Amino acid sequence: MILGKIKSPEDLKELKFEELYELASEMRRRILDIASKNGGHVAPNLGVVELTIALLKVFNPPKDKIIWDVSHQAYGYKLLTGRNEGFETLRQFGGISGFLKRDESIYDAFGAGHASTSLSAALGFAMARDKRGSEYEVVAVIGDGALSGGMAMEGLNQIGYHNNNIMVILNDNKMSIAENVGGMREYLTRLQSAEIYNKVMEDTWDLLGKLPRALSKKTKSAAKKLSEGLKNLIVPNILFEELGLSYYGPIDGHNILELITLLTRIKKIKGAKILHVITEKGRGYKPAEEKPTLFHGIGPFDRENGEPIKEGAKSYSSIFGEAIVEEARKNKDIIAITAAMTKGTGLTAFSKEFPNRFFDVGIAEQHAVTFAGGLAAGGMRPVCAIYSTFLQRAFDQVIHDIALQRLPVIFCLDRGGLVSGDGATHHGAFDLSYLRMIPNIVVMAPRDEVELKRMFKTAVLYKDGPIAMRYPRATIEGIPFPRKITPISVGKGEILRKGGEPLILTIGPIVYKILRIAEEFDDIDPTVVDARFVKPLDEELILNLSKEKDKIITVEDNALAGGFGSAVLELLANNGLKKDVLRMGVPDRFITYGNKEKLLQSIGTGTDDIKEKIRAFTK
Ligand SMILES: Cc1ncc(C[n+]2csc(CCOP(=O)(O)OP(=O)(O)O)c2C)c(N)n1
Repeated sequence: MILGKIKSPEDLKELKFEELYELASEMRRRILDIASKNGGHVAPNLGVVELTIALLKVFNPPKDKIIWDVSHQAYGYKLLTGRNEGFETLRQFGGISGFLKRDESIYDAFGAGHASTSLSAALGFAMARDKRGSEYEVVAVIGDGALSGGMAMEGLNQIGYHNNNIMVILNDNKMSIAENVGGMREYLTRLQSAEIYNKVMEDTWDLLGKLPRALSKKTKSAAKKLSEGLKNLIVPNILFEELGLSYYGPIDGHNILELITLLTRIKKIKGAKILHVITEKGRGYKPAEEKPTLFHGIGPFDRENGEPIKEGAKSYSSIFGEAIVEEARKNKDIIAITAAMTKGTGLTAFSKEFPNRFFDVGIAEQHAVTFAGGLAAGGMRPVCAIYSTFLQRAFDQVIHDIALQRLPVIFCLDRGGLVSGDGATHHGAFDLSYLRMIPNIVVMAPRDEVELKRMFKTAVLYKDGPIAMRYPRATIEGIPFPRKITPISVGKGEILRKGGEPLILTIGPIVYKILRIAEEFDDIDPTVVDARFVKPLDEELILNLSKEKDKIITVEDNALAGGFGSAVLELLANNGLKKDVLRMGVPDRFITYGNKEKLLQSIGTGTDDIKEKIRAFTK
């Protein structure tokens, strides 16, 4: 075992080339062993094993800063930077994170989870280094998918302009989660296929590489000009060079020797540069090579045959996928937009049935929202299906481009509430708060699959402005569908259990948990309300019930700060009702990773905690 002996990247420096390939195999085995049990980002990690080894051979973190975009592909990096031991706890409560975290390791220069941040962060590091007169290398590793994000473009724009010493590694596997899309993608493919160019690049490399050190400045600059002239001859326009970065590659990202040689050489070149590395997503594990999208992020699976260990029941995402297809068959104006999350948001069936009404815009949530705004202004019924956590990116677009103009865009937010596995970067803990503060918007949350379809129909019929629906990553309740799906009244909640004290106001599928708990008491007889809407609140219902009761409890799968419970408190205060109110939800801190029930317990909202709190508060 070579991997077992690597306690820090220093140990890697001693290894011979042959051992590096053996190490790569061991790393793949370790990643598969653990991810098949715990779930995780399998295909992205298998694709960068050689690149990771080469980077750690050539660079010296923690002094040098290696910044991984998204950082979902950094399992190998973790294995080689002191976290092989304990890797079994990957993505588990109290264990090793599935992403880089500054407080997990000194080797994690910059934390991430959302895409396209690495270039801006790298420029920040390089600028800080140069301003403070420090000496270290700055490397950003960004995938072709992440390069489709607006922030990456903004970063590139500045990196080339300032020309600090930065190395950008473009990890190009042609895939985002699914196949990557867009003009930049097509451009990268053209670059990859420019074989003559590659050849010339190699020759130029040889030429430049062999130039004696002492050569005059003039000769060096002539050689550089020659190289640039040749590039321009064969590939008319190297976009990165136009932006001020020197472009190298494309090279084979699985050839450790070639990677090390090139990285060592390019490292010496001053200024901003980009190395285009071609990798295969899922490399070395057949099921992942064949189904890179499935293996991008996957739950536990059978290591032998690559079959996912099925969760069984359908998810809210899949019900949304059905709802949008059913409505789109009746309404030709419905357009679906996803920011690189077709499968995750349940839009696969829609994309197949209505390819001309489906847009995957890349990892570009801001663009997705404003694009939807234009579509709505142009008379279409756009549906933006975006994970709750990723819509955070487009907060201003929701306000400025949509709500301010009362444009009827439908927002369908998957992964609302805490999610298992990924942690703080991925919880949908803020949407009820960040949406309900915006004027003109309707915000609702279905308690089950039937309500989801009814709410979606409501959204399609609603023309007065934007309307958002959020639902969790969870399996559905198993409620039978009525023959006809009917819309609901905007702003109307529902009493689900008529009882006495306390009055429990809640929203989303958590209402079923509360109903079950309510039935378990012998001596307490709660009234349970599904508010359905966070905005507008069903003021009449809540005020009327609140007047009769002394004790009010709110429960939500959202931040307590500014969320549903806050909305209730504001309503009571605005109407001069002084009541005893207990709010349960996500406290004012970032919540770690782990299985959802564990996470809920950790914030005092596990099933038993809720029961105890209701009892203590009511007595
Ligand atoms: C802002 C944001 N939107 C969506 C995602 C979900 N997401 C995670 S990885 C990924 C694809 C990344 O593709 P690429 O950068 O090419 O890396 P690869 O997995 O192919 O190595 C997406 C869309 C995200 N992390 N952040």
